Amino acid sequence: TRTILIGAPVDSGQRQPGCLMGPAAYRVAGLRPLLEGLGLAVADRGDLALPQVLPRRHCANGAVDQLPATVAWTGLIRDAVRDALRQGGIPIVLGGDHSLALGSVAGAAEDAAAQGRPLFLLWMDAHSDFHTPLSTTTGNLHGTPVAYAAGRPGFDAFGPFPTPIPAERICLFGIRSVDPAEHRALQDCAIGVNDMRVLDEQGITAPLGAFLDRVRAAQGKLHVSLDVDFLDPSIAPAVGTTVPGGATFREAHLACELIHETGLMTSLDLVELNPFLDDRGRTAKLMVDLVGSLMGRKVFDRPTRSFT
Ligand code: DIR
Ligand code: MN
Ligand code: MN
Ligand code: MN
Repeated sequence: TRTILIGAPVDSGQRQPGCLMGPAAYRVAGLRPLLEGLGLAVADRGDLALPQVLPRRHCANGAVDQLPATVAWTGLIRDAVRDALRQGGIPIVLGGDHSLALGSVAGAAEDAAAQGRPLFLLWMDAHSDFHTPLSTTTGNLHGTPVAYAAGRPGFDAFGPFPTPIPAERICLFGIRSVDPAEHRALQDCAIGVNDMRVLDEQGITAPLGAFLDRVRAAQGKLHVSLDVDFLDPSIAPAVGTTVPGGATFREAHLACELIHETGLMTSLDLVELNPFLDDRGRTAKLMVDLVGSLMGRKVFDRPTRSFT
């Protein structure tokens, strides 16, 4: 396997400065040597950069912040992820705030459509990110990529999502902060919602395994989007939107090892790391450590498995 690192220093999707330092922090924390130590070939494409002139874009919701920059990032990241997949690599997008997933999931969707395979989306996050540009009240577009991928209306400025992902192929995992408009929209659709209550009652393996089994049964491709705030703030302080009650170190590693054992993950986002808020790099190091588990590091090998 070849992993392709794509730096995406995006911070237009929210208002706390610092996410633009994320790609550098992952490199300093040793992502490349970690992957090479697992026997993987690594190509680092460096960081994407916005053009000097941004597209003019208007949104009916005046609250929306930095729409032109986010639209421009979306196109750049979509193309970079699609090209990496077309070259047969596993793209790992080093964010950058979660608005980068407007592009990364679109790129994965273009690739999956070209190959005639269904795309599944695993969203590991404290938040559901199911706003549209019309429903957001904060105006922070990092709260919108799941809605774009699902084909909800209101994204005219971005152009249509390539092949919208059917709700049954989207799994929200670890969520514990859902705004009222998102709540209403999620209740009207078939997106799998594994909130923290589900994980408290059923653990990690059963709900995650049920989703992964469906990906395998459909011979699907799997995009994983890992938001730092999926993790509990006590172990991952470097994020602008901490929410108490997140995944523990052990839960997060278990989830990542299970994903690896299925061999299904075809693309990955690491998002919302704000190194300016970190405590001696511990959050960056933990995220890199989790990539290790996602890409095959473990104490003892276990066979590929089904869960149900
Ligand atoms: C919140 C924040 N729901 C918003 N979303 C975040 O601004 O719409 N997602 N932080 O990860
Ligand atoms: Mn900002
Ligand atoms: Mn998010
Ligand atoms: Mn989040």
